[in-house]
Amino acid sequence: MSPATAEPQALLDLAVEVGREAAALVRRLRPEGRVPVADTKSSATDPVTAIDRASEELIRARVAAARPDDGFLGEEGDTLVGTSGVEWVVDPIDGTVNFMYGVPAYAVSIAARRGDDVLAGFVVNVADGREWGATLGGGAFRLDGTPHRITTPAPPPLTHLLVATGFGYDPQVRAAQGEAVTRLLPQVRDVRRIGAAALDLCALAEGTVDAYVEQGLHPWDLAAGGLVATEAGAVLSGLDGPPDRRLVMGAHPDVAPEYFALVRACGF
Ligand code: LIP
Repeated sequence: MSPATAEPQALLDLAVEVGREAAALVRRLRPEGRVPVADTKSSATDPVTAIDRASEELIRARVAAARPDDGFLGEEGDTLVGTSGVEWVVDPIDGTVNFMYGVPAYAVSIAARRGDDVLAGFVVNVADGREWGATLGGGAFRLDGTPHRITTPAPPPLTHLLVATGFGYDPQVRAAQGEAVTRLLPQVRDVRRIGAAALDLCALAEGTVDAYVEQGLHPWDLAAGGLVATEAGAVLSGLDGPPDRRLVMGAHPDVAPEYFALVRACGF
């Protein structure tokens, strides 16, 4: 591939190749039982393990070798400003707490974007091998097993939505999120806190949940899974415009206006 290429399918192909290699590394390095914490980040409960770092180092090296002019924004390392206009947005292990404890929902998440447009995204659940990929304008796909296109199924009524959500690491932010969820819970079927935003967004894409809401997401939590969700037909929104750090909510278009109004009314 020419380093200057920004063709979404070519970017997805690289994301898949590198993501699979990183997932294999994470699987191989994970010890039995509890994984030790190497450090903490934004708060005492925001962990990083040596394996998060090893996964990101591998992804950085592979992307730099294939596309030396691209930028790189990863959860665990310094931001690299590129010259090609394409930037890779990477979470080397999304769901680090699940990974530490052995809860089987943690993912490698790799996206390539140009400006605000995410062009390609790949998410692999390291624990069970499920894979999702999408290109801008090209649809969303399950890529494990026999690859097939996915579309967000028609939703139930508002009161029957199964809503995925998550909580940030900052105790004060968490307290506010808890209050908003308390208001939401009696008005929907139930909530799920799976523990990996990229997997929540892929679940929205293929209908293993009906809706999603979370505050405080970083670009690497959102980029790849967000493209999978929107290319499958879900609508994503922020508080008063596109999704951002303040709020990400998503649902099938048939229920999105009502659901987004409910989320706002709950104080997210
Ligand atoms: C985590 C998310 C999780 C969210 C956390 C955190 P990490 O990412 O995917 O769902 O609620 O705030 O951002 O830290 O495991 O890569």
